[in-house]
This record gives sequence, C-alpha cells and structure tokens, in this order.
Amino acid sequence: MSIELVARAQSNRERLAISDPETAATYADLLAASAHVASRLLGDVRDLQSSRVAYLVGPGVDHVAVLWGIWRAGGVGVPLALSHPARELVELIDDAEPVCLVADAANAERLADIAAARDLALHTSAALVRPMVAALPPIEDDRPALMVYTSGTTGHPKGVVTTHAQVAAQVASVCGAWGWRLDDRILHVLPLHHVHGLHVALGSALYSGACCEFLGPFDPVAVWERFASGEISVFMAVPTVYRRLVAAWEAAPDRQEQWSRGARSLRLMVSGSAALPVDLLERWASITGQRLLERYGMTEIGMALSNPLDGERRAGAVGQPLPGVELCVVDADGAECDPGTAGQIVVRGPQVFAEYWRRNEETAAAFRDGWFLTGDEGVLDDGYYRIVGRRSVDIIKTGGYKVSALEIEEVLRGHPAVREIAVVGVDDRDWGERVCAAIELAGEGTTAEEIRDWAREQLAPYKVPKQVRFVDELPRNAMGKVMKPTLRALFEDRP
Ligand code: MLC
Ligand code: AMP
Repeated sequence: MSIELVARAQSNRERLAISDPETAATYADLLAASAHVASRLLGDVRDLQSSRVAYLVGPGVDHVAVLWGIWRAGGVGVPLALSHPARELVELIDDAEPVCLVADAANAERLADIAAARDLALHTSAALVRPMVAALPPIEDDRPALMVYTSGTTGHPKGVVTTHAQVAAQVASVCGAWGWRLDDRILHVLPLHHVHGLHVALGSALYSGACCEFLGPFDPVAVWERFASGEISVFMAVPTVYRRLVAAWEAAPDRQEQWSRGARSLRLMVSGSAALPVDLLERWASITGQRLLERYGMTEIGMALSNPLDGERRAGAVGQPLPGVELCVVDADGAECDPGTAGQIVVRGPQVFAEYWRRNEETAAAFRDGWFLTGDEGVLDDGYYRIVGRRSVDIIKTGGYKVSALEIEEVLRGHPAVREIAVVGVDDRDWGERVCAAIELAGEGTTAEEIRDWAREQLAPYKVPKQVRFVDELPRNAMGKVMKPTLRALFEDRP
C-alpha cells in the first residue's frame, strides 16, 4: 500500500485522529472504516482503476473514511461542495463522469434525483462504513488520487487532477515547514472541497499523527470558546474568517480576556487563500499576541510560499518557497525577473498537479518549459515574495473562494431580463473582493433583488453578486470589449 497518508496512519493506530460534533475516531478506526468503504465500493471488482467517485459528505469522521476508502479501492476522489445548488452539482458530476456517488444522510436527498437520472448508484456513507472486508488492490503513488474543481479563466470549472505522490508532496512540505507534531490539535473550520481545508489543514494533521477537530459550520463564538479551552494548538483560516473573529471579540467585552488568553496559547495560526490585510494582521496580534503566518498557494500546486515558522513573519509578504518547491518570477518572455521587478509567479516541483481533467489544451497552456504558470503577479522584495496582482480580471477571490466572472456572466445571461452582463471583483474589507454585476436589461420589470434571488438558485452562495446595477450600456473599448477596470468604479462607493 503506497498511499502515504493512509500508510502513515498505521504508525499512529491508537492516537485520536478526528473529533467531530458527533463522534471521534482513532487512526485505527479510520483504517478500519476506510477498508470497509473500499470493500463495499469494490463489490466484485478488484480495483476501481482510477474511476472517479464523487462524494458530498460533511466534515467529520465519515468524510475521511469515504475519501480514504475511495483511494484504497483504486478510485479518484471528487469532493463536492456542500454549498452548491443542484445546477453546479450536476455540472461537476457530468464533467467528472463518476462510477457512483456517495453522500451522508444529511445530503443524500440532494443527490438522489441526479443519481437516478444518470443511472448511478448512490451510496450513503453510513452504509459504506458498515463492516465488510475484501482484498484491497496495491495503489502505486503515481496513480491519480483526487480531482478538485477550480474556477478559472473559462466559464466552466476545471477538474485539477493530482496523484497520490503529488498530494503527499503538498502535505509533507507544509508539515515540515510548520513543525507539525504528534500532539498538535487543529481546530478545523474550512470547507473540504478545496486544498486549504483538505490538504493544508486536515491532511497535515493526519500526515503527522495529530488530531483534527471539526466544529461544524463556522461560528466565531464557538471558535473563540475552543481557543479558550486551551486544547487547541493550531488554527488555519482565510482572512475573512479572521475578520469575523475580530468582530465577534469586539462584540463580547465579557469574554475578551479569556478568549485572548486562550488564543495566546496556540503554537501556530496561519492565514492564506487570499491577501491578509496588514491592519488585520496587526489587530489580530494586538488581541491575541499571535503574529499570523501568511502563506501563498493554489489548487494546482498546493502551498508554494510561506513566511517562516521561526524568524520574521513579514506583513504584506508571503515569505519564501516551501521545501521541495521551485519558484521564480518571470517576465512576458519567460525570463527571470530581477529582485524588485514584478512578474508572473511560476512553479515547478513534485507537488504540482498532473493535468486538468480532459482538457489537454488548457493543461498544455498552463505550463511553459515544465513550469506551471500561476497567473499571479509577484515580486521578490528584500528576500521575501509579495503577491502584487493577478493577470486575469476575470478571476475573483471572495472570502477565500476563487470564482470566475465568466461563469457568473454565462449563468446570468440565462435570465430572461438580461441582455448583457459584466461581472467584476471590487475591493472589499470583509470579503477581500466582492462579486458585482452590471447589467444591460432586455426590458423593464425586474429588480436587483429578483436577479440575486434567481442567481441564488443557480450558483453557489459565494458567487451570487453582492451588488447588481443596471446600466444603459456597458463601457466598451474600440474593439467592443467590456472595460472591466472602468466598470469597477461603478461599485466602489460602498465601503
Ligand atoms: C458566504 N457568502 C459569501 C462567501 N461565503 N459571499 C462571498 N464570498 C464568500 N466566501 C455569502 C453567503 O452565502 C451569504 O449570502 C452571505 O455571504 C453571508 O454568509 P455567511 O453565513 O456570513 O457566510 P459563511 O457561510 O459564514 O461563510 C463565510 C466563510 C466562508 C468565510 C466562513 O466563505 C469560507 O469558509 N471561506 C473559505 C473558503 C476556502 O476555504 N477557500 C480556500 C480555497 S483553496 P446571502 O446572500 O445569503 O446573504 C485556495 C488555495 C490556498 O485558495 O492558497 O489556500
Ligand atoms: P485557488 O485556485 O482557489 O486555489 O486559489 C488560489 C489563488 O488564491 C492564488 O492563485 C492567489 O491568487 C490566491 N492566494 C492564495 N494565497 C494568497 C495570499 N496569501 N495572498 C494573496 N493571494 C493568495
């Protein structure tokens, strides 16, 4: 068995691996439960042969049992997002072409019609973990392990395929750099269909023989109370979560002293997935005594840059390349930029993904001479990298989620009152960027709220435009292309 994450669990059998609001599991429990899942998924075949299995399972013991079970049966895990409406679930499932679907009891209903219409078996996680023992196939580490969907510069999410070796490289790199220990306990509040929650937070804990505690849906007061317990040693989140925690602290004068004392006792607090504003870093330090460790990563590459565990954590910077990561900043011709000169960040190394699922052209276009082109602009400044921008105006980062303006435009063009639409990301204190839409109407008789309600049925909640404005005509250049930077000004009057 060479699924490294699973193999390492053998050395920590008696240790507590997962605690969730309902139950807890040791590494031995996870090994047993995932073997049952694998056996049941296999049925009478010997190896799923890299078939995809899409799963919609809330954070907790069963989530890990299902993912490891898929791996151990020779399948590729396709995590689905709990917040996605039917249209998005269908889009991903039809793209991934899984052999079957898995859901927990709370979500099975949501997949029932989708499964039936495609003649796909729908397993509940509760049924899969029931004891059953079959011979499990050997899994070479160059086989695909996961397909995480990411939004990009096209209208449709792409499946980012990583092998077991790539997943292990992504996890091992941050485990070493951040000094993960057996006695760590991470409080986990992030979604599990993206690499931050899945590999950086959960994967690191399991790789290290540590404990991952799931708290249920993000609730700032509950997080503070867990800090106050003194039992948590590691916390990771996106800047929006830290903003929410600051707001909750400010609103609870009676609890501040205890909460701050608890937070001070953690050994590591990390921020990533979006730029950490310096004022937030400083406010957090003043409340908790913790200087957040900011790092930079991406679905396709895992984590690439990190401020140091020991040493200066520089405000507004994302540090240096993590172990095993080759990274440089290049100009438009691919030549390396001098320190102080901004260019595109490119990355190479064992943690870089294998391919975009069934998108050979996009995979080829994403690499130059073996280097992955991140699309992010960075600069090396006095020994520390900083992220200074993004090449595409059509990629928006809101509350840590990457969304494609083109995808939102394409969906909203389906609204009968919409003649033309342009979606932009506008700087926002809480969300980093907020999604805004300018619309040319085909006729009278609709409102911004009605458009948002309609969008909510088609799109994940975080993709629904926070502001909708109607315009007579979208601003276009001589080529007829919408001038998005100009359009942003239309929305910048809101704090
Ligand atoms: C929720 N909403 C969002 C949103 N999250 N809107 C914009 N951006 C978001 N990220 C919507 C809700 O649907 C709701 O809409 C309104 O905003 C208020 O919701 P809420 O209940 O207050 O939000 P909540 O559910 O608590 O979620 C906030 C959050 C969540 C910050 C906890 O967004 C989150 O978990 N973000 C983390 C995403 C993440 O893990 N990204 C990592 C990607 S990997 P309405 O209309 O009902 O009012 C990656 C690589 C790397 O980036 O480097 O790590
Ligand atoms: P995703 O594709 O969802 O994995 O998001 C990856 C993107 O998040 C990167 O390409 C960056 O644009 C952004 N990102 C991640 N971490 C940081 C950070 N610390 N600062 C700025 N941007 C970040």
